[in-house]
Amino acid sequence: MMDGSYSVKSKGLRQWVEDMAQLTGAARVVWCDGSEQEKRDLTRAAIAAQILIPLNPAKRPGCYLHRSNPSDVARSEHLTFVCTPAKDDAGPTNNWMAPEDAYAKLRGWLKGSMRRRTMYVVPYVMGPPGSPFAKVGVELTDSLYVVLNMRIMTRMGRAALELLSDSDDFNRGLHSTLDCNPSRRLICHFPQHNTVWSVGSGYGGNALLSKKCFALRIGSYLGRKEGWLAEHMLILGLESPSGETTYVAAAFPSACGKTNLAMLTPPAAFKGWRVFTVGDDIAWLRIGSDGGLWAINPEAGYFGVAPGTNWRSNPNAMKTIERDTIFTNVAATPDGDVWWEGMECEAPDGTLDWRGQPWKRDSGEPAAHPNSRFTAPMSNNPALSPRIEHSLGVPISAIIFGGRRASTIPLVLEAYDWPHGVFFGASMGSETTAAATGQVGIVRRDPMAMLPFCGYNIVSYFSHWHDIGRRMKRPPRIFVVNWFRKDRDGAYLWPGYSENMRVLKWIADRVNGRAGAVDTPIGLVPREQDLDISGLDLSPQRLRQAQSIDPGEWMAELDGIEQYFTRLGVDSLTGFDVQIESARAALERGR
Ligand code: OXD
Ligand code: MN
Repeated sequence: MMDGSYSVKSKGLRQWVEDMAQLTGAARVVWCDGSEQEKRDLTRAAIAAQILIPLNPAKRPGCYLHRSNPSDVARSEHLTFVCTPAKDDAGPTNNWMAPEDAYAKLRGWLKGSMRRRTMYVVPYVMGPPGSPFAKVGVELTDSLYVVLNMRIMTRMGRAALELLSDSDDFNRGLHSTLDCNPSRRLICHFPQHNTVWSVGSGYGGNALLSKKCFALRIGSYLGRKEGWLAEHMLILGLESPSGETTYVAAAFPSACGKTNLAMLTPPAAFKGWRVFTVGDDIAWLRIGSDGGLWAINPEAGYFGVAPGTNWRSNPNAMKTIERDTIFTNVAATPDGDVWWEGMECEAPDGTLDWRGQPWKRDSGEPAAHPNSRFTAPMSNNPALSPRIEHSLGVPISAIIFGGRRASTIPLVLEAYDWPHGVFFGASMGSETTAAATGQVGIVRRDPMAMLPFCGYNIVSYFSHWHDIGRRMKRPPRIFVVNWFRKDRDGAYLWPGYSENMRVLKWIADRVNGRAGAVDTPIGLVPREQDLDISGLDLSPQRLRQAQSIDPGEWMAELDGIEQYFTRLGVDSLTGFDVQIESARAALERGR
């Protein structure tokens, strides 16, 4: 911890911290330096304040449990605003408030909000420092939980101030927990000012301002202005037995298995194949000097969904969270360990639920909150990519769009070209999950899995994707996947998890010119002989069902997509109307 701002060269930063300290009336201002000593001190303070509960060090060294306010367990999309001078700049998918109104309202709430609290100054870098992708942010927060999570999720501390030097170009994030009351909760983004003000919530996606707020909402706005993309995508490297690595970026809505796919362990039949994790949630993508698309993961840790994580679904995540991890809203076992639904073992007697109450097995209530999380450093991940600190990132050969769909969408589908792939991305749908407050299990359209995260007008965002495509000499190929298709009895048709490797292999083989495909009215799909299903216990009939394209379902799907685009005000410049018409014509012809 630094005891003052004496070593801070940026006048703009010093002035802003002073202004915000005055507004909030902070009792104390502490500049974080990211050191080990500081981590120990802050952790001790968090334990004393009962913000963190130490877990059994013999079972989970360096691990802690945090229980949030029960009304503050997911992203609050209805309270998240993009505050641009014109409403149209925020577009049809964002809540909008005029910047002066938002500042005025929040100033009222923030005035004196830290009178009895410490304001922590948390400088951080997104991306490897020294990379052309790297950007600096500073979060001011009165939450120790936020500071300790930011320390895991970003490159936090002195390195950021060194990179910033005397510049004023940094993301200004102000966060105050207030009393965690949903009626005084707002997450407001001011893209024109590179600023985020978040009040009334301590939940990760609302309060760790580096993540959804800066890296995605403000990031996407900056990407539009500066000619790059900020996306809700994992990045993985797929290494073949001959040592060739193919990098893939994949967009899925929240809680659809991005972390599992990014850390995949290939099945036994895939000897010599390896998956390396570059990122599990966010990708920043730029056109490289070779005319291809290059990506970095701007984060340094994982904020993953705990339920369902086990030694079968994600052994690398299980190893990652063995130490130095903060667990939020999971259940606690009497021996000082953690538990959640889908852990593949029974919860022991005496388990406490996520609220800290004795859990009754027959209560019908889950022990862990469905959106309970782990925050773990990426350096713990045994599958971490060796290129993680590379300043140019990794070259992306394929982009995948995926969703959680019980019907219609086949296991895998390849777009004909970039514009066709952009159409697929823009028309993505998925069933809602517990990652956001609201009803679970309803299909909602979620363009590029960015519906809650695109920081400007989504129609301009589609045009930006087209522009990026036009500017590339060697664009990645675009694919659609659906691991979640069900049969008539509601059983999943595809086993998922590590078996998704089989689909990844086909994708890698396609981009490397080694695998066949057959045309359908909707796009290219693997023939039976193209998917490697050696050692997989799946009948050809179920695989055909998982892969089938039903003309009736697709006609209805295209109608739904068309209605959605009309609601968004999508214009013909996107070419989406032509894509819909040619798909309809192909379905009618039965191509
Ligand atoms: C996340 C989310 O936490 O998408 O990554 O909600
Ligand atoms: Mn996410």
